[in-house]
Amino acid sequence: MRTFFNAEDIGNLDKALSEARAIKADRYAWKHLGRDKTILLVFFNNSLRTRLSSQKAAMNLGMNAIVLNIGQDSWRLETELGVVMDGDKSEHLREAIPVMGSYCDIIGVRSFASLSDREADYAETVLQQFVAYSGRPVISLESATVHPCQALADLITIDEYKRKTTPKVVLSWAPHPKALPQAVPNSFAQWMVAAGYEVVICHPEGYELDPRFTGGAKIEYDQMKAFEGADFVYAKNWSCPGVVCPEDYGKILSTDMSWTVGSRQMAVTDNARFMHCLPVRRNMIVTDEVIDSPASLVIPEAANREISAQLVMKRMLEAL
Ligand code: SN0
Repeated sequence: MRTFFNAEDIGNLDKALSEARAIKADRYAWKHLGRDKTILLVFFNNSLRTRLSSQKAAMNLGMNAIVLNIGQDSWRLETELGVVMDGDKSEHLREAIPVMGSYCDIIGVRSFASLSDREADYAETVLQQFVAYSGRPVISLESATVHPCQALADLITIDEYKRKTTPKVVLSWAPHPKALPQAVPNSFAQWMVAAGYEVVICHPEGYELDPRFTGGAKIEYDQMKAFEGADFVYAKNWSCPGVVCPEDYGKILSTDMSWTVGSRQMAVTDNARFMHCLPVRRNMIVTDEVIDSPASLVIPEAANREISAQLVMKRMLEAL
């Protein structure tokens, strides 16, 4: 595996799930694979779960991990091509990436969407430069449009807790004070459809996600209707994807607090489990009552980030 961006990169999902179970049963069984190998984890944005779970997964595989926080530990990097570098950015990605590639065997990159230039974000311009110039396999640790390590951890979690072969999985928009990327909902929709689950996505008008990620899912504007009979509820905020109105890309279109997931919505589900990628804004996205209830899976879901990261790194090490 040379890139890990989309569900198709991992191949058969049932096979991936049984591999995840094997890793979880004995996560140190592949310690020989990473011997004398190094992964570089490059962060353009903040992280808690991604950096800890990626470092832990690398250690489980006997691999060295170097973490680089761009702009804090390193020079500030220019990411746009063709610009006169007379500002505060000292080095260009064009040089920095091949240099980074020369010190490692695998690269993971966190680089959030700008939310100002839809075309550049949806072309994954930063991530694609790592593919083009690093000479190394590249993992998206949440890039402009996808968060595959999270979606794979979500898939593993649902597989562990599902009571039916084809559960009803509802992805619900919820309010947030900041404009957030669409990477998490894009990947969640893509992976859940790929798994063959019944996928319903609900949000206020204008929040339609890019159909290239949601193809096969049902779109619903009535949250209560969407939640009826749900087995899993996945809450997440995202800003306007600009699918219907390109000029609204990255904007907050609604602050409607009736979308906060609470016991009113959970009551119409089929005893659904609650999920969120974290970090979560309590009483914006979800009420204390729901996130503190036994229905909440947010902690086991986060714990599975170690397993998803390890699965991806294991596949890449095996293919080196
Ligand atoms: C990111 C997002 O894509 O929504 C990372 C999620 C894994 N979330 C945030 O940036 C939340 C920041 C905040 O202040 O709540």
